[in-house]
Amino acid sequence: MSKILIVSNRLPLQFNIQYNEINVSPSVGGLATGMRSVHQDQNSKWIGWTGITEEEISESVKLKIEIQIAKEDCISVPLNSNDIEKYYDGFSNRTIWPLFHYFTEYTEYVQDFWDAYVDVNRKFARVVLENLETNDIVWIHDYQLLLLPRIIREKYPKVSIGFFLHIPFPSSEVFRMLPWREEILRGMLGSDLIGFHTYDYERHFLSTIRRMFGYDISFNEIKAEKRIIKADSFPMGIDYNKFQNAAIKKQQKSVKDRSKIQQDLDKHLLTTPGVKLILSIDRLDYTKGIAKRLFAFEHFLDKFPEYVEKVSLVMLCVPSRATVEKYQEMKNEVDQLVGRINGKYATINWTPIWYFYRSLPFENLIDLFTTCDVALLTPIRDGMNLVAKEYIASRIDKKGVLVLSEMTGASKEMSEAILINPNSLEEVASALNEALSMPDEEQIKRNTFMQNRLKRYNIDKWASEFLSTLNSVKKSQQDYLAKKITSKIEKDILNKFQKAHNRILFLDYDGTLTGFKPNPDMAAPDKELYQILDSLANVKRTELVLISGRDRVTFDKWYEGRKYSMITEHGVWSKIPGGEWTQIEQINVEWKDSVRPLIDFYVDRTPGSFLEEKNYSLVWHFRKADPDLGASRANELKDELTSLIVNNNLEILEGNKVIEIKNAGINKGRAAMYKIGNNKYDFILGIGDDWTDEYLFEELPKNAVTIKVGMTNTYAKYNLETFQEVRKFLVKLSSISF
Ligand code: GDG
Repeated sequence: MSKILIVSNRLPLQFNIQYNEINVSPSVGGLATGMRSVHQDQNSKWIGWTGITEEEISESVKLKIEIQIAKEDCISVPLNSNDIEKYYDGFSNRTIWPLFHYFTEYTEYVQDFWDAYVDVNRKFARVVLENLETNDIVWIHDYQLLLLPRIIREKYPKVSIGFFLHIPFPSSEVFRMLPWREEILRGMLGSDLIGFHTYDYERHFLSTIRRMFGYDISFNEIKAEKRIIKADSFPMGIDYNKFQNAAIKKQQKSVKDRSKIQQDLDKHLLTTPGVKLILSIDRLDYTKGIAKRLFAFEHFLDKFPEYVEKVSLVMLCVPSRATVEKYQEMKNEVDQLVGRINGKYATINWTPIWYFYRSLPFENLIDLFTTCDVALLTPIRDGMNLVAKEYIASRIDKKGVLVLSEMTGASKEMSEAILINPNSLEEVASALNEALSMPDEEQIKRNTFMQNRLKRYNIDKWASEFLSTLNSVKKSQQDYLAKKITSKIEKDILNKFQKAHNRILFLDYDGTLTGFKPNPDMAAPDKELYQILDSLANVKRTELVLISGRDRVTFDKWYEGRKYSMITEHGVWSKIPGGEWTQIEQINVEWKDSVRPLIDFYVDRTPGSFLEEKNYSLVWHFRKADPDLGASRANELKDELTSLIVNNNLEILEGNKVIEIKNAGINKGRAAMYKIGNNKYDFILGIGDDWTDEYLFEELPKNAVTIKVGMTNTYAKYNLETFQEVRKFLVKLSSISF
């Protein structure tokens, strides 16, 4: 039975060793909390580090830990203190973490850290490979293991690998600062599916890939390394019922059975009626905006003094990465700020900030979620922020107001919260005032919307959508492979070709017989191509037709005196060897005068793009433009052309980085069928690379051999990957002996 191998830096367990005895508890943190329920529900093994270095474990404890781990269906990756210092504290938390959260000034670029990162990713790979069986799925998590997909793929090219990034993926302008940027991206591209929390992270990733490698990307599919790799966004949900049920259970408890914290909270609320509590919970991390939050709270008390003695901020900070210097500095800053603000405002009866620097059991989190009137979450950057979702899910009374930073992934789904820019003290202070005075009905209305959404798109849905998308990517890779010309298929085609009496070959030019160049004029045929085409044209009873969107003049210049037939401008003109150009379609081109100024306008606004004027069409080329700008301008242009297209019976052909406007109804398929006419061909071949060639594949008779160059959905029967493969194939056709 196939299984899922979940791989993350840490196992979802924490071990506490005292006097050779071990105590196990679930580990805290977004990834562990979220994936734990996936692990429980699926046939899976979880691979990761225990949190204890090899140096810290004695032989006897080691065995005990292994037993505990095995009980939880986990497998450990042993790491030593040097690994942790350089791979975890170093490259993961002093390089990638700050850079991906846009803290570029905190980012350290240290070769030693990078070497350790590569090393530890290999250690993880070894354990994965030892446990991997045919048909297993590998689901890798987060920024510590960005190289792992590639290492596994190299050993097992066919395995299904999903990767999910729990933190933001930054803009390409920031990502490119990383000296090891290519290796990191190549590592990620070892996956079949790469998941992000939000569309913004996905689009940053795709634009980075496009800029760095120039790979062909259509929608969110990357065509690279002879595979289709998909990037998609899957906003991580929570185990909604767990939070609701825990809140219900707590409410049903008698006063004396409640937790100590709850009893203290109850007592406080009873003795100081009308007082309100604001809650914040996060790991102590500079990305979470804790210091800014404190400044904002101070500003709030200054600006709205009526809340003095009426509101307290309950701030739970979970210790995190305490060995990294920046975290120690931040801890000092937060300690001092809390001290200063409490010193400034505290009265005998009131402490403005209740500060807890530790983690609390789950039950106490629920106490805080259900008791506090407002949740104030102000990250400067946060991949998702599950606490925001957990707060809302725990509110069985549907009350409580969420004040949430718009820099969190969660803000994209929780628009009913009061969204704030955490850098604006003014905005946060006003938001707190609004939250504290929000009428109950309004709170209930907003939370009902959010709860319904959280209930629907919960952690199970998140995981199942990720896994089913992974499955469908695998399937489309297989579909593509099924169309690939294998040596057996090739043999059949060659056989048919040899036996036929009357053959016709339709070959597209750009992208099919030659690669793309920045400018179309630079793509003239090379010597090898002339040789291939000449020998094909010399095969007896074989007509070779070059069928292209190119103009007559260019083809005349390139093929003067050669024995090829030609169809140009997508099917307007036709010529046989030694003959004159004849017009297949009679057309009127008055429309050009109204379309030309529009394209000129786009040329001016899109550096690197240009207009090509053909006799019967206008073409806007944007291959040399910035890829994102080009793609977005192309969409704008298509939109603007809509009414002109309809009124003049025109058509837009979208090629590879080109938009061509021409009269409707003219296409390569129609032109090829004119050419075939009543002739009895018993071998018809069509090869092309972009969707203008799909007309050809569609129109040619059923028994024709149709071949698409590249990895996209197609009418063609077969696929070849590159123009070089096409050339090799044509050489084989031309060298058949009869
Ligand atoms: C990373 C990304 C992304 C917190 N304190 C205690 C405790 N927690 C639990 C919360 C929540 C989790 O830890 C924290 O998750 P977050 O999402 O808020 O933040 P990160 O740890 O930074 O997680 C983040 C996440 O991965 C998932 O992809 O959302 O953006 O940075 O579940 O409830 N749990 C217990 N005691 C505590 O004191 N028991």
